[in-house]
Amino acid sequence: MAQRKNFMGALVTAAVLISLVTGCGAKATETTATPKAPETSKSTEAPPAKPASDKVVVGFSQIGAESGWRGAETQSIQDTAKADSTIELKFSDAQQKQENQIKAIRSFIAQKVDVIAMAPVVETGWEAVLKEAKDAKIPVILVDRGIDKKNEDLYTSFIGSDFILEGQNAAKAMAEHLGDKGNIIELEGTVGASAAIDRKKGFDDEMKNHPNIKIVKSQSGDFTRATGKQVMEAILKSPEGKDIQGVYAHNDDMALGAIQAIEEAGKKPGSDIKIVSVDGIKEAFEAIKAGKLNTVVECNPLLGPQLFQAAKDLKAGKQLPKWIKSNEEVFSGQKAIDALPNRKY
Ligand code: GZL
Repeated sequence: MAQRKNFMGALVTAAVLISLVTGCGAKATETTATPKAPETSKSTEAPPAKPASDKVVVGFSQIGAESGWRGAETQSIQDTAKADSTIELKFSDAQQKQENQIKAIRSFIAQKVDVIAMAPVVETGWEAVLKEAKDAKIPVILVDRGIDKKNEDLYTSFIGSDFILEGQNAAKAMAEHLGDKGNIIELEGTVGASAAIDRKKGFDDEMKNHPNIKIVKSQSGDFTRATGKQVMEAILKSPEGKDIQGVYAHNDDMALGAIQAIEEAGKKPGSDIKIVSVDGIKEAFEAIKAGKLNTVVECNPLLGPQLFQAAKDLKAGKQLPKWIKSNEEVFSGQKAIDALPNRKY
């Protein structure tokens, strides 16, 4: 009987103690603390582990905000996380600097997130930090850009497009617009980025079937509108720029910059000089409707739903495919004009 009284007394004491702590303005936290069992004797067990969060905690390292496409991808990831109470997103913007992405990944490791996701700005230089993530047993998902093939064992899955196919489709469209002959300029994406490397490779592969089309100059515009315009202005003033019939831009932002440069040089983009680009942002569709751009090869940035589904699957112990591929289309002419009202980015 006495033992029962002691036990009840301890319970009451514990309950009073807990109400005092939370009653002193301690900020209510989302996860409920597990009240400690009343101590009737010195416990020899280890203290209870931090209660596992019922949320899937994802650390995402974003490249930056260099293009309309990138902004749409960030919006998709943030909106999807905001709408899903089972997801906690830790988001970092690297302002296009690889060292900032590496710092962010190290911070996610220190915070013991469930999954690390990243859009790697370039393909190389990730081995050390991804090994640290692997040693910490935190799976890594690549989003929209890849890394060096030799490090395939350092990430679980790549969610993104087939850039080689995008380049091949761009080349086929260019050949059609040029009547299979002419000189073209290539505006490449960020040097070392998988999207730039593979869009170039796909384009060059297909151009082998069109020997009367020559790439007279190929230069990086770093995926931005401003640099795309600057590079195009300089080329138009150079000897190579005197006789060009087409521009292939690795993304819409550089194509829209090139269109401005071509107009300022007194030429008609879309007719004097045919333009083919990749991404499919709304402004590119509007440029097609205005007759200033000829074909856009779609590259889907709305990857938020796929990313967080993959993170949940990983936390639930499911296997993921090594490549979760985006399906995309090619738009020109009336097909692009008809699609414009329904474009989501
Ligand atoms: C493609 C993505 C590229 C876009 C650009 O997946 O990495 O980066 O094509 C963006 O607009 O800057």
